[in-house]
Amino acid sequence: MKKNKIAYVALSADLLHHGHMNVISKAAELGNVVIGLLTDKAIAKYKRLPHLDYKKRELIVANIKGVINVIPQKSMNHKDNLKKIRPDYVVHGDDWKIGIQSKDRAEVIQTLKEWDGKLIEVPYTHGVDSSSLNQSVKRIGTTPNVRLSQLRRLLAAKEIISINEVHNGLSGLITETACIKTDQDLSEFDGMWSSSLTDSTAKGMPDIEAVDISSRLSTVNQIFEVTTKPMVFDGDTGGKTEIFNFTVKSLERTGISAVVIEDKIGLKKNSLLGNEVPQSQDSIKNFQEKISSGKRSQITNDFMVIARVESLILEKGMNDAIKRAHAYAEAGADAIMIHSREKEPDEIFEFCKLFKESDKQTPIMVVPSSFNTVHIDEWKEKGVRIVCHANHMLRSAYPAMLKTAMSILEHGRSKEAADENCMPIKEILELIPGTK
Ligand code: SPV
Ligand code: MG
Repeated sequence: MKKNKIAYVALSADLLHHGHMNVISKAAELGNVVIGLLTDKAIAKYKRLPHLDYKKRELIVANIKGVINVIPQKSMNHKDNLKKIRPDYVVHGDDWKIGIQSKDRAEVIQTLKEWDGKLIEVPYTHGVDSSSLNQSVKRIGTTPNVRLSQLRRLLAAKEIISINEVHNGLSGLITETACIKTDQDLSEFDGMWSSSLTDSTAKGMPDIEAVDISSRLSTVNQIFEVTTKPMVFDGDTGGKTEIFNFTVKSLERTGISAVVIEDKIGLKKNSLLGNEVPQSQDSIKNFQEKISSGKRSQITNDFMVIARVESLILEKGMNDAIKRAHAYAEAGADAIMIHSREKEPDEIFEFCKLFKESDKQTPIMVVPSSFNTVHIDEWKEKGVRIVCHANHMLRSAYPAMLKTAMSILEHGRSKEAADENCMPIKEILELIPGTK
């Protein structure tokens, strides 16, 4: 090792493998190693949230032989850190010569020229990569505590998160694994929504809190068996405050990250019915008490109680919606869900603007089922933090199943349905790992 030389290595260091060690030991031959450790935010921008948070990753890399310092690297771009520490070398795997990182590579070379620094590239280690390690880790599963804490970590690391409705193991698996990779980034769902509407509907029951909490939790447990992503649970009205306190503990124990409760009382009907059916809103004071009491009941710091404002659904006006949202946040709600059944997003946009004028902190969650034309980037611009696709797995499964049932009846055989609507038997046998 050459004295007084600095070798800089940028790393996520989440699933460390011998490929990373090759890079670090090359750097250690060249000088004192400074690790630019990518922050959770920097990683979440282009791939999934790391399994280990920054502090844990920092502890690991700080103890690797040759490493004298670990500093945060706040984006994929090396430039700011390089200018700060002016290293003699940057050491990196040679796989970034092509693909999305090649621009970054060119900039590193350019920046190093300013003080005669050099880029040293280590041949890529074949046969191991972080994506397949990540899949193996996912196959092992997760624990309730790790899963629970993920929602708050995601909110801290990402500007906006997107969750998808799940009502059984299979819709859970789809939400866990569906992914679109482009050169620029990776798009996948951050978490799951346990919808009262679709959990009830999947059981052939009306969405009126008739499916009790034990049955709802049994669905959740089936989903948790085969997934690792965090879940937001639709808690309907939360029921009586004294009972909601127990619900919070049960949800937390299961590893659910957040419960959404809506400010309605009496027999709950689905919000998308609006005033077509009789529905009553709770008083602000009562609902505040329910929120605070739920917050007092939770054991961990990570669990979230999200208050859902039904004023726009019940046509009580924007002032009422804003007044209630602030009152619920004051009572301890960790986020506000604002709902609407308008086709246009205008009243939700207006709510976001007005609410944020006096509360920039409390996250806003939206459920764009009727106002579904808004792109996620536009929600981001409006300051929304959680977008929930609340029912689309079930709404797409049901018509497909009905079509198949009708086709079998119509043709007196299954050939037409199988040819037109069904996945091949071979594929379904390969769909679930472990079937063979
Ligand atoms: C659900 O998914 O059950 C919801 C959202 O509560 S909504 O159906 O739009 O009311
Ligand atoms: Mg519901």
